[in-house]
Amino acid sequence: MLGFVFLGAGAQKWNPYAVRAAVSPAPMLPHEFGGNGELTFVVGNSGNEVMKRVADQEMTLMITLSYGVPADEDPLASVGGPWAGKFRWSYDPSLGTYMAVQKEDIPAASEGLVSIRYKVTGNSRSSAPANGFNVNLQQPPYTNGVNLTHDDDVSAYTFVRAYDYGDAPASYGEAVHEIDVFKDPGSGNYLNYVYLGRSVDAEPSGFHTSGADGDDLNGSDDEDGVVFPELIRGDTVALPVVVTIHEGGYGVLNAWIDWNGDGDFTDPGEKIAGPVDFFESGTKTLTLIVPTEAEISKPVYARFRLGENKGSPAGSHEWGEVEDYLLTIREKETDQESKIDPVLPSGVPVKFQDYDYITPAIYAAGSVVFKSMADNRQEKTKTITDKFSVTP
Ligand SMILES: [Ca+2]
Ligand SMILES: [Ca+2]
Ligand SMILES: [Ca+2]
Ligand SMILES: [Ca+2]
Repeated sequence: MLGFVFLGAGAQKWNPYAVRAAVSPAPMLPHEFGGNGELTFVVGNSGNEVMKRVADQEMTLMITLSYGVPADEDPLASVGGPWAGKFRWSYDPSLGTYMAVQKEDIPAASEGLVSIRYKVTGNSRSSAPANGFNVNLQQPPYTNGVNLTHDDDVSAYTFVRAYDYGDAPASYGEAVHEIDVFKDPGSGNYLNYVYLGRSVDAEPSGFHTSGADGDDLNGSDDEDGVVFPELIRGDTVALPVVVTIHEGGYGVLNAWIDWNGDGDFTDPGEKIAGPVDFFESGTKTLTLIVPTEAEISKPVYARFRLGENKGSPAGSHEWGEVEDYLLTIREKETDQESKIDPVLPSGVPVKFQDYDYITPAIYAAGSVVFKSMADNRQEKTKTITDKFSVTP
């Protein structure tokens, strides 16, 4: 049971009121990310007499939505809560206003909740919250219409906010970008709505995952700015990075790869790019030299950040996006080592140390007889639990 509003000196026969307006969640996601939520308020009568519904003298509520519209296609479907049924509802889309006309008696000393599902259509900043609503109650004329208690008008507003987080393991530090979707009031253009690839989505917190795919798998896959070529030790590769810059915004790219696989981006050579300025959408191709000592026994992580001109792999930016990737680096093909592979066809030359052999027809772990590739085709027994190399 919700609390009541008690009158001061001298109880009234009737005192309708609208109080405790609230917006949830607060803040909401921006319009660009499908921001929506719920508006609630409490309406009641703290008087000691039932507030009868009298024709042409009904109590009314005028509810004005700000920076948003009803979430449902049918605006009346967005209205709910235990006390919604005490009113007859209509919605004027040109004004963004609901009108609710009393259609039942309102008992003495009673109140109830009304809710409206709300969809963001405009973005307001934390410095000037405007996503929400105002409720204005008009008393029935027979109650004298005197507002003694100043509880007939109530509002609640929040703002919008969205963040993009890195999703590599936590040892790499929390990288977070506010996704700035605010527009210049004069030009109507976005200020710094910029991101890697062709999309960015918002998440409530960082999803640190061993696959660096927590953000990829949450919502839409917005990890789309970089497509890696095969990374071979010692190779120089071209790495195209795609960015989107709306209107006059800009972003600075910095990137790291944890070449030695020790869980950080701080070792020499691990900053692979940046600062690279982007003033318009497009692709810039980075040149990357894969170190000959790069870790190959396990995957390594990469982090790309487009945002402010800050050179740190961790920390927060006021705009942009971060994308984390899991990469596999390989040894050069020519001396690539293979484990014993039971599906390797027979007759393939294999090499143990300095001796070349023809693989046997049947494989098994342990000692296996190989035929020498030398003229005498001498059979040799080799233990093949070790690695061996396949000659080109
Ligand atoms: Ca992206
Ligand atoms: Ca994201
Ligand atoms: Ca490292
Ligand atoms: Ca990722």
